[in-house]
Amino acid sequence: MTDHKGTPVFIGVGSNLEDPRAQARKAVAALSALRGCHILAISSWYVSKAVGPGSQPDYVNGVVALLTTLSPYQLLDHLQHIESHQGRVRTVRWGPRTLDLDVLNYGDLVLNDIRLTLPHPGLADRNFVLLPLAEIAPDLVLADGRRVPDLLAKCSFEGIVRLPVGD
Ligand code: A4P
Ligand code: MG
Repeated sequence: MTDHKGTPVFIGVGSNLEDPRAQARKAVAALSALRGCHILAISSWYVSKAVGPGSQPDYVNGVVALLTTLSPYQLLDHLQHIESHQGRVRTVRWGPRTLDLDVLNYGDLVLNDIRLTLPHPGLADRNFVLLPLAEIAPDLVLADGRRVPDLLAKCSFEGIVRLPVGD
């Protein structure tokens, strides 16, 4: 087995346009091809109603765990490049998108600047992030000290469906 080094990072993957499941699969392939990143785990995929304005198609969400030697900003650059490559056009905040890649947690780094907020601010309120995160990291303590099992215990499971493995 190769001994990979780096910071443990969790990436949230979301899509609600142009075959979301295929977009998600493609995003994982792009993440696995990144230099300086080594994928450790991929969650199941979950379908949920869109949180956000207007009527939007349902989302497919999942979480990828990886080790990275990239800085958080380098990683964000790569994620935004993958989003653009998969046809993401930024219009309205929380609007529909072919692909959204969020850095959920980056090692023990807590950050709040113009480009990056870490851990991701929406994490605790979102079952579509917490469920897949807890699936691959059930005992995770976030950089700010919050524990994933505690957040999960406060989270509603309503309206979210886990897709069968391989779907
Ligand atoms: N940014 C700051 N911190 C981070 C971080 N930790 N990871 C900055 C990634 N980016 C971060 O993001 C806007 C800016 O946030 C970036 O330029 C980056 O510098 P964006 O992806 O362009 O915009 P956005 O995604 O529309 O805004 P935001 O606030 O990131 O939205 P969310 O929180 O990602 O929510 N409903 C369901 N069911 N499933 C979903 O996945 N997603 C959203 C988007 C809304 N409703 C949803 C879902
Ligand atoms: Mg985003």
